[in-house]
Amino acid sequence: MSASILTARPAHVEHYWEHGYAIVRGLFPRDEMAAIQAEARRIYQLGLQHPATWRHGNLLYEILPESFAGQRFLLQAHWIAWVSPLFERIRRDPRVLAVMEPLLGRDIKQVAQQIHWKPPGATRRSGYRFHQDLRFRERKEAFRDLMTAYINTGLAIDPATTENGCLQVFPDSHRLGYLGLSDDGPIMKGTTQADELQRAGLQPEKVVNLELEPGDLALWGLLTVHGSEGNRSAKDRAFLIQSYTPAANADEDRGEWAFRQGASMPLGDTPRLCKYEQLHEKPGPFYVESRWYE
Ligand SMILES: O=C(O)CCC(=O)C(=O)O
Ligand SMILES: [Fe+2]
Repeated sequence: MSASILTARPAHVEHYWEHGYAIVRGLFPRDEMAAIQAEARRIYQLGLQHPATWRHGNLLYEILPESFAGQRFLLQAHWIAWVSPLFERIRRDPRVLAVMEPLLGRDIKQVAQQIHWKPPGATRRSGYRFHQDLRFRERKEAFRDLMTAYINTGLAIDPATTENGCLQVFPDSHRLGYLGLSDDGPIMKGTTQADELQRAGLQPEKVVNLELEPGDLALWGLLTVHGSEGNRSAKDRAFLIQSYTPAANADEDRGEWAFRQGASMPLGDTPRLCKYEQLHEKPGPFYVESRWYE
């Protein structure tokens, strides 16, 4: 009997529980990805109009300015659903539910939506030191059943390769507890040294590069050790990260509904509290005073 329950579980669910991450290949077909790529390029140009990092509600454009790199780059855009009907639909696409439902159920809120670019030329600030995303969660005690409390998904918009800084994971690292990697500073500055990994009980040579084609979706959990290197190629790496939590796990006023009893839920009129904790006191728009990159 237990065998039949096991075989009924989709492969990505098995892999996620076993190794702390999974890949679903070809979730979005090529023709759709062409439209998504074009929309990502439009948003890149939209964000690039700002001379510095700019926020309006949950919408954020993270700029690496000319003063640092000699040229202006957009590194991230958050909650682009507010400026893009296409990304508003992708965040609650039925194919996303099909992947998430066996892990999170049918009542799901979204707590992050962000594209991460790695423009060639921004190499020194387009890597992400190894970390566990639990680092970013304020109330760690709210995530008791960590594997199914919160799941990150990464949709490859551009091909993700070892050369352009694809996501890297440590398989099985979700079993090691919280390790405190990169807790000493910004994750996009510097690189993780091998001895830091070894001290945390990780063998650097065990890292897996998640090379992805456009339309492939990667999943990882709050404790899965992951990071990525700066882009060493001439091709950008646009990667759409969307994070989901069971609605029962989120406070009433927190997170944007994605699926309610399995039904796809459009955004409401006003943004809800997600990662940006000062949403209500300081909705913006404003330029963000931070020079983390220097
Ligand atoms: O974009 C990447 O390669 C990794 C980003 C990441 O891990 C994060 O934002 O928490
Ligand atoms: Fe992360």
